[in-house]
Amino acid sequence: MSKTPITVAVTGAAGQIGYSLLFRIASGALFGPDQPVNLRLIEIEPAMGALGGVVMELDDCAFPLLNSITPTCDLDEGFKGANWSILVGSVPRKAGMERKDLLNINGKIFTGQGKAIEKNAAADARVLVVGNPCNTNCLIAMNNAKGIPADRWFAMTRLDENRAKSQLAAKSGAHHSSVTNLAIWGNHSATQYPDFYNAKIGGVPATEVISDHEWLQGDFISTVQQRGAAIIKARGSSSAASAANAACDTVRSLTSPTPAGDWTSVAVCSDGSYGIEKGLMFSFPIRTDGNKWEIVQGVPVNEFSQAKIKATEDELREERAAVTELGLI
Ligand code: NAX
Repeated sequence: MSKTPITVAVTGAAGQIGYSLLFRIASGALFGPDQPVNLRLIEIEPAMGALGGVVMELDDCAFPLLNSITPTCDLDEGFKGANWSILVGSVPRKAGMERKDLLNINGKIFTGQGKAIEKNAAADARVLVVGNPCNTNCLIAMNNAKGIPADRWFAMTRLDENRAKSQLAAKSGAHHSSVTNLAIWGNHSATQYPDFYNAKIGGVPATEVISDHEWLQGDFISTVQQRGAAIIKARGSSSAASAANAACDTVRSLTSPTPAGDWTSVAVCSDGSYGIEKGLMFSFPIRTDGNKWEIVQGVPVNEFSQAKIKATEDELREERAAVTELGLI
């Protein structure tokens, strides 16, 4: 191994998504086939036994790029020297639980993790939050780690982008790889807006390729918004492999140049672009040169899109008000 290993901390490492994600990271899916990695795997105490089994399996893969594995339930140890922290672990919403209860339970997790990342992570620390409600969990962690610049914090909406691309491909008969410029705006929730107006299929506006605009404005949006629920219904558990894949896609897209003319989706700290309230973790169309990312400016937003974007922004404002009231930020 010639290159210095990149250290990746993953919380919720013994969970479903972890079980898919860790093997992808260790095999080079994030940083390429010549980049060694250290894995720091963070779990809560009751899951340490299961995590031990995952570590045995990682050992048994004998991944050439896997330099070290550190399983731990100690946050200081877990985030030590982390270049990337992927925060997957969180408590799922249970029947009868209000959204505010969930924000409160998970909020406490993310205040502690934000502080531990600030104290222990590498100078170039970057953080991707996957655990739900991911936008607001990320907002909490970021606000509890003020020493880390706001442009290093991300919440995952790439799974929604990938889902939207696959729906447009299926409807048009094109391959999903020909669908570009698909932005998810806002929250990773049922209010998210998959922006088909600016999407292209084979370089042609999706609204020209797909003449059924009623479908685009209706079933397309709701299918993407409700895809997670449909998978739970069919599989009996929430999406895991596709979520892990989207996490890999997100990190890769943030660390390599965006193809010319295209963009990708991830929630970042709003700078006020498109009139979105500053400081909210909001998914925008993003472009990067592989080092520095930017919100793509000048993407047309028509009246239909504006109403959808406003609805998802309102939801994020409400979530922020709730966690502010709870004293989490
Ligand atoms: P699992 O319940 O299988 O695994 C979660 C793991 O997190 C468990 O092993 C648990 O012990 C651990 N954990 C809980 N609290 C922790 C803490 N304080 N520190 C470290 N670990 C902790 O859930 P899984 O299916 O892996 O999903 C994880 C999260 O991803 C959920 O919040 C889920 O809602 C969210 N998702 C987010 C998606 C997105 O697109 N942003 C899509 C997939 C997924 O729904």
